[in-house]
Amino acid sequence: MTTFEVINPATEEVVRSVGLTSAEETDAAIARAHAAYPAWRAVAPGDRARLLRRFADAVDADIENLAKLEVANAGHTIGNARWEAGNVRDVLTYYSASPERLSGKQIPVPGGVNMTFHEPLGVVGVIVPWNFPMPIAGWGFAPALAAGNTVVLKPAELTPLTAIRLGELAREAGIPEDVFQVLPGKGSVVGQRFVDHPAVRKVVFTGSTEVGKQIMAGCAAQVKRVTLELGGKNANIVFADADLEKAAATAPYGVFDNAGQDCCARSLILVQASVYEKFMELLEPAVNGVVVGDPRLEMTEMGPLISAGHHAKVSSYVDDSAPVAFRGSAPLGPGYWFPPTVVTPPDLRHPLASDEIFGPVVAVVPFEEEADAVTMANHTEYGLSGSIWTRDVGRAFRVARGVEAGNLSVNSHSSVRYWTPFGGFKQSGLGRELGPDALDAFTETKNVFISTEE
Ligand code: TAP
Repeated sequence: MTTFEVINPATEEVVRSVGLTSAEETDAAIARAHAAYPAWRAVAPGDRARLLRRFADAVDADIENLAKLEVANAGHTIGNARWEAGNVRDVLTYYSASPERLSGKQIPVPGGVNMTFHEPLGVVGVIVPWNFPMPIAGWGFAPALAAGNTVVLKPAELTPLTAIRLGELAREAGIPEDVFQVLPGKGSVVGQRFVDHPAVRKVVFTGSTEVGKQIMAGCAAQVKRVTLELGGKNANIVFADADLEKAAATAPYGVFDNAGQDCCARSLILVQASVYEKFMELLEPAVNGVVVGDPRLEMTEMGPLISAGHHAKVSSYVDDSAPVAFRGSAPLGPGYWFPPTVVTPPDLRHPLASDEIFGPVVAVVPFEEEADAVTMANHTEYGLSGSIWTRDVGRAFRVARGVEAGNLSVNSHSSVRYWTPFGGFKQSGLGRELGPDALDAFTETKNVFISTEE
């Protein structure tokens, strides 16, 4: 079996070797998932709910272990990693309530009774990126299983460890082995089989817009259902009437969390010109205050980038000619470290203002009027998230309605709350995850008419 060496990005040491699933093994796993589907969808709703709650309990009991695995595998800070494992538990618990509430509609029609049913799809393939290995996996598999589907899950090649552990915990909780299978391997092999294999009825993909387009095109051949959660270049709009101290103090955490490797990172700060100088004065100490270092330490706020390759990509944006305003600090020596960096590109056409860099680099650009801020926030093909800082409630609503993005927060940088829908406009994605309606994306509506005529 071909193996892959998992590297700790904070030390560059090998953590573990993981076997890579081949195309043939993927097909065999899909066949097992397909065979397991009729029995799983027939499990009584209350029993399926109980199994998901047991899975949530098993995750809860393993939070510290899962968190430590993520620290070693992905360089996430221990605080973030605990939150991420807890998020899997919470999402499982939230969707464990669904099997018993997955009701259709009785629609008034002449001549009989009309009912709708939410039928599961069959085998669902979930493709997960390396930036949030645990939560993104859970947002796919929890509602998919709750709806009665079986799941094959492919973690990113770089970050398979927590997904493998979640697979073990599912089995410990009593979820049948073939109902939820974790298949570590390459996207071009395992992920591609999810797209091509006709028994996989839906692909849930999170990752780059480029690969997302290929997945969508591949799925089109079978009219396969697909949910895409792709990139973002998200604006943090700061108006002159905002609480500037708070806006500046929180801006670094809105973009540098997870070392900026977050599709919701607010990596473009638009500041009203009249307060631009003042904002930059407040931002500099806030950026210097971000604690970058050993992700195992409780006090650490930012860890390393995921890999040498990704470090090279992020670094290519900040060469000697880059308009750097100021930078925080990062450790030297082994590890893929990159300091929090603030840049001031001359206009929005500059790659620093328009590309998803996916690292701790934030561009700050001034704007004049409210309408300019909306136009500037909408300048890319992305439309995932964004923040609006203002004390004017009317303006907050006007701008929130004007920005073409799926997830906006006012006087906060929150994007993902499992109770609410999450997803992108434009090339940031297709469909929504999480929230009360997530099961719509994992079911087909079936309409049944029963004649009552004699
Ligand atoms: P992608 O290549 O898009 O990888 C995401 C997932 O898709 C991984 O599990 C990957 O597997 C898999 N994959 C790759 N090619 C595939 C294919 N042909 N068919 C099916 N699955 C496939 O992202 P990346 O290379 O890790 O990162 C590149 C850039 O994407 C980043 O710099 C960032 O800009 C963006 N990104 C965005 C997000 C989010 S949340 N929107 C997350 C990660 C990255 P392998 O990794 O095993 O190849």
